[in-house]
Order: sequence, then C-alpha cells, then structure tokens
Amino acid sequence: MALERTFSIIKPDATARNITGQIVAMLEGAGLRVVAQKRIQMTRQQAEEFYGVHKERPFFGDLCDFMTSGPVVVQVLEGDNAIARNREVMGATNPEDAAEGTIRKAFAENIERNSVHGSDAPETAAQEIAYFFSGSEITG
Ligand code: FUP
Repeated sequence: MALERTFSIIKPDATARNITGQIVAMLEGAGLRVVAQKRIQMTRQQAEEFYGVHKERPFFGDLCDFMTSGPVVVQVLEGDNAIARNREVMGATNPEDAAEGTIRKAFAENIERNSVHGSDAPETAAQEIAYFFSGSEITG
C-alpha cells in the first residue's frame, strides 16, 4: 500500500464545541498520523482561494463566512492510502447521508457545518498542504 499524505481541516463548528481532540482520536483510530498541525484563524482571502473551485456555487459566500467565523485546525495526515482513508472516516458531505462510525455522522451539524475537510485526490492534497504548510513544519 502507498504511504500518502493528505490535508485536513477541523472546521469552526468543531473548534467552537471543543471537540478537536475527539476528532483527532477518530483520525488516529483510522490509522492516520498527524504529521503537522496548527490552529489558525483563516482569512477571507484564504477561504475564497481554498474553496475557489466552488466560487460559482450558491453556497460559496455562506461557506466562506462559516470558514472564517472562528478558528480552524489545519493538519497534514499521513498513512497508507491516507486520502481515501481520511475520506472514509470523514463520511459523506451531508451528515444525513454519512455512515455510522464516521466523523460527520458523529459530529456534523448540517451540510455546511460538517466539522471536517479532507483532500479528494493526490493533486489537491499536494496543493492544499503547500497552501498552509512549509516543508519544515511537517515531520515524519
Ligand atoms: P467534501 O469534499 O465532502 O468536503 O464536499 P465538497 O467539496 O462537495 O464541498 C465542500 C464544502 O462545501 C462542504 F464541506 C460544505 C460546503 N457545501 C455546502 O455548504 N453546501 C452544499 O450544498 C455543498 C457543499
């Protein structure tokens, strides 16, 4: 199996409820290792650039408002097939569709306030990691 890295965000709905540790425990329980992590306040520009692929979607403005409404925890996760493994433990975007045992089933409030982000492909993982972390911030 391929050792991969993926990018993760613990979103403002989760930092507000003080459940970042519970989410990290679920990530670790899924076989993912936190190799970089920092708690930041995302700027409007960062949110708009990060979610740029969605800029024509009706929810874009609300999504950027939400992502800048409080602190987030940005992370690099490492593990075998980390991208798919993280998507699996995150669960479906809409918590109503999320499987039992997933982070979004356990914690997400709705499709917008859905507690976590995870990269969806190797290219986006590499871009997203580089957007928030320098190489020296990531350890093995
Ligand atoms: P995901 O990869 O599961 O995070 O989902 P998407 O990339 O499709 O969507 C990114 C974010 O946009 C979601 F996490 C939440 C937000 N979103 C909405 O607020 N409303 C929608 O109808 C769809 C997505």
